[in-house]
Amino acid sequence: MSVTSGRPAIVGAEAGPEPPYPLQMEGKVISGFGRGSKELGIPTANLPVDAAVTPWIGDITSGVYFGYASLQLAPSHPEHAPASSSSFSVFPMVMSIGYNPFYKNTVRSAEVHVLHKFSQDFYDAHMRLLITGFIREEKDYKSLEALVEDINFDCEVAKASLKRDAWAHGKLEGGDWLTKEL
Ligand code: ADP
Ligand code: RBF
Ligand code: MG
Repeated sequence: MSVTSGRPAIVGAEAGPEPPYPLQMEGKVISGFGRGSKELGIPTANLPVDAAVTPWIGDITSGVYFGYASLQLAPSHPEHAPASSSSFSVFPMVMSIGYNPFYKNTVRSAEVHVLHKFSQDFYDAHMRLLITGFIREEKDYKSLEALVEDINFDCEVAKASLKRDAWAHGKLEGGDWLTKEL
């Protein structure tokens, strides 16, 4: 039995995100646990978990969420936005908020896998998140392969769910905040 069997391929209502979503979070990309997520093909951009900046963070269920990430990349970054547009570029994302039971972390982390292939890292970049919904609770696994299989499925769920008309970032409450200049 595969870890992903029985999982829905799409989450959230056709008509768009429902309260309390979309939720906003922002900060500078910091170093994570350095566990080589990148080698697994799932690099995660970590944000500080700070209730003074993100008031809802302490109350939300630990688990996997999806939505949009907006990145202000350095002018020297290959994927830097064209000078004529906002300095922020928006991408779909999937993220984990919690204690990563597979690794038994003692501190709560927030880490975002951006659904785009980057040719260079972006540590220290300003990142804004518009979290549009919840995918699943965080789990422990028998193997690293099972964890990776579940995360890859999360990526597909996020892509399929965000592809619907009512989920386009321009149509969401807070959608224009994503590209607003600092
Ligand atoms: P760390 O433990 O420092 O978070 P990771 O192996 O998780 O290390 O790699 C995360 C870093 O990889 C991010 O901070 C970012 O600079 C870079 N990166 C490159 N591509 C992506 C992507 N698609 N999503 C998230 N981070 C990415
Ligand atoms: N870690 C867990 O221990 N359990 C999980 O269920 C889990 N789900 C995740 C889902 C996503 C979309 C992402 C990006 C990460 C998840 N993680 C989870 C965190 C994962 O263990 C961490 O990114 C590792 O660094 C991967 O090697
Ligand atoms: Mg990381």
